[in-house]
Amino acid sequence: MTSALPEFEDWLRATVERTTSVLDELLPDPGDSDPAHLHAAMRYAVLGPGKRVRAALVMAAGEASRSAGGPPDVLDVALDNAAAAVELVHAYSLVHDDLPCMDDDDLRRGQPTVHRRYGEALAMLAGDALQPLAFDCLAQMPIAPALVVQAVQLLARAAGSDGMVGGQAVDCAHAGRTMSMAALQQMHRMKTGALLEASVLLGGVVAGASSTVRTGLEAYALAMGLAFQVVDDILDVTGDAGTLGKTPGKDAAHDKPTYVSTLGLDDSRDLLASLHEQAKTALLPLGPSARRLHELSDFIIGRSS
Ligand code: GRG
Repeated sequence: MTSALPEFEDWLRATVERTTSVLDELLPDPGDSDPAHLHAAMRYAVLGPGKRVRAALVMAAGEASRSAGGPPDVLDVALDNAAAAVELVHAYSLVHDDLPCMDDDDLRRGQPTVHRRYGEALAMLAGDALQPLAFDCLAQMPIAPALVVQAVQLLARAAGSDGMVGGQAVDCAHAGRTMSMAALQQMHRMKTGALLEASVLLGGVVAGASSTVRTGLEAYALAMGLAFQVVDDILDVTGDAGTLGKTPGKDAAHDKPTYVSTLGLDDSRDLLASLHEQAKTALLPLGPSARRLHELSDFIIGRSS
């Protein structure tokens, strides 16, 4: 089912470049629009060397759904917009997460965090401004208005208090406290998983996925959303700043409950293998059109940064 890696790498590189160029076009240019310093901070936050995993999930899910019967035209533009929108929300979350009132981090994507470079107030405002830009981007998708509304609702719910921001609030409240495995899983499903899940589902919605495909995408997205965080927790213990592009060991330094602190390293790796298996099984009914989703699961599980 999975293809040889070089071909996947070419696809991923092209997807990253494509999304980065859509974002570059979309973000206001500080050279000809005020407030220039805010626009410069927004561009710095978004255009740094992120992996663009969420954009790739949108594209791969779109590909799986399109060949399963979705509308063929204008889809590329709509998927570009959906991919850019999730990356804007993701970038805002990283900017805010790095602020002194949250993780107080100096390094992100291998460069100084936005507040280190532009100051705390501007970093907060840059994150704030990225959120409405994301929804504006979805609103411009050239697809049926009912699908646009579904997409907006999907992203809003994933990013809000039932999703990413809610998960972050639970995380902040648990520094220095232990958590049951069930509570930890729920927190991570909200904090990290919700946006990754939304990325997969957005690709499906935009490309008009059938209900069989949607069911497969939902199960895949749930497993991969959790798996992403397990990898992150393992890398926080085993990775180095040069490879990660961010400061390792922050979870332990902030006394945060993680998969590794709750389960230990070996059991965290076993959990990861089981989530990977679940994700792959979920894709079986989708057949060959889900090839990129399979490959992305291998990439996300095997990542070192
Ligand atoms: C502050 C509103 C708010 C939310 C913060 C997602 C999040 C919630 C915080 C990010 C902190 C963090 C490191 C979470 C672990 C998983 C994660 C989101 C890692 C970063 O995502 P990558 O690896 O980053 O996809 P790149 O830079 O490649 O885009």
